[in-house]
Amino acid sequence: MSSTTTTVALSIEQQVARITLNRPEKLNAFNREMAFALQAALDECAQNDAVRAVLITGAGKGFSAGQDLSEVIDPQGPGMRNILREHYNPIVSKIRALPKPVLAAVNGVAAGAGANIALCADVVVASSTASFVQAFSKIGLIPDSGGTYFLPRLVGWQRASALAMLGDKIGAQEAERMGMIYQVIAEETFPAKAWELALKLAQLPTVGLALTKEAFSLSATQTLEDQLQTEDCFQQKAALSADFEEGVQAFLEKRPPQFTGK
Ligand code: T3D
Repeated sequence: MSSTTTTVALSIEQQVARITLNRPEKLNAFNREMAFALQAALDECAQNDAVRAVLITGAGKGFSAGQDLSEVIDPQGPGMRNILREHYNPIVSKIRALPKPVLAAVNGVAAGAGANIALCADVVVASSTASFVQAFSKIGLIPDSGGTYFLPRLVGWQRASALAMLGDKIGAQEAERMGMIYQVIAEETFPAKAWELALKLAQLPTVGLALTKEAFSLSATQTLEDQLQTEDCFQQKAALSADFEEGVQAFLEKRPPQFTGK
């Protein structure tokens, strides 16, 4: 299955939904249409049982340059006040609420909201030629799209603060070294390796991964005692899944498991 708006392409193959941000001439900067199209694609991924993993990437040489700055000064545009509320906050919330793993495959520069949308994914990999910029301070804004939440948690307060204030562009290797992303992949093999990783995620026990994702999200605000209770409750749910039974059976029979995502 595939659907393409002019700004976002969605295709579903082998239980992986590939979402491609598609304004390459603008380094996939977000205009209003692209923000809504990404929200719609994420809704489709959430509702479609044929999807067990989501890969988000960019067309052309960039991942996303964040907000299309020509739109913010357009008097016909959405206006500053509404941009976060209508465009980016729903995107981040939908990625975090999606009960399936989301892989951000950062193929090139990721700036502003583009960087932070990538960083809220469950697994973030980047091409060796990719880079990350908290571009906000250069135009008098603050990090948004979850940047003030995810960045300090990923790289620590001090680095997050320096990256946000100085707005330095850092390469993929540096991002990996800081723990901002999971892995750098050589440019030549990037699309194939990112796809392999998405396929792997789609073949894992989906219920368990969804519960893992939710437990990690809850850990950001819960006490240890609450978190232990969450683990107890979620583990009981995971243990009721068909994939738990299959995982144990396959281990005992010394064969690879065939998870169905149920
Ligand atoms: O109300 C609100 O706005 C709140 C929402 C905030 C969310 C945000 O994301 S704020 C941050 C917005 N993004 C930026 O400030 C990034 C601006 N872009 C850059 O700093 C650089 O372009 C990059 C570091 C991303 C990449 O640099 P480079 O040298 O690889 O490419 P370039 O030559 O600068 O850009 C290529 C083209 O894309 C160029 O167009 P041209 O000259 O070839 O016709 C450039 O203008 C265009 N482009 C890049 N970023 C944007 C953009 N056009 C519109 N908006 C952009 N954000």
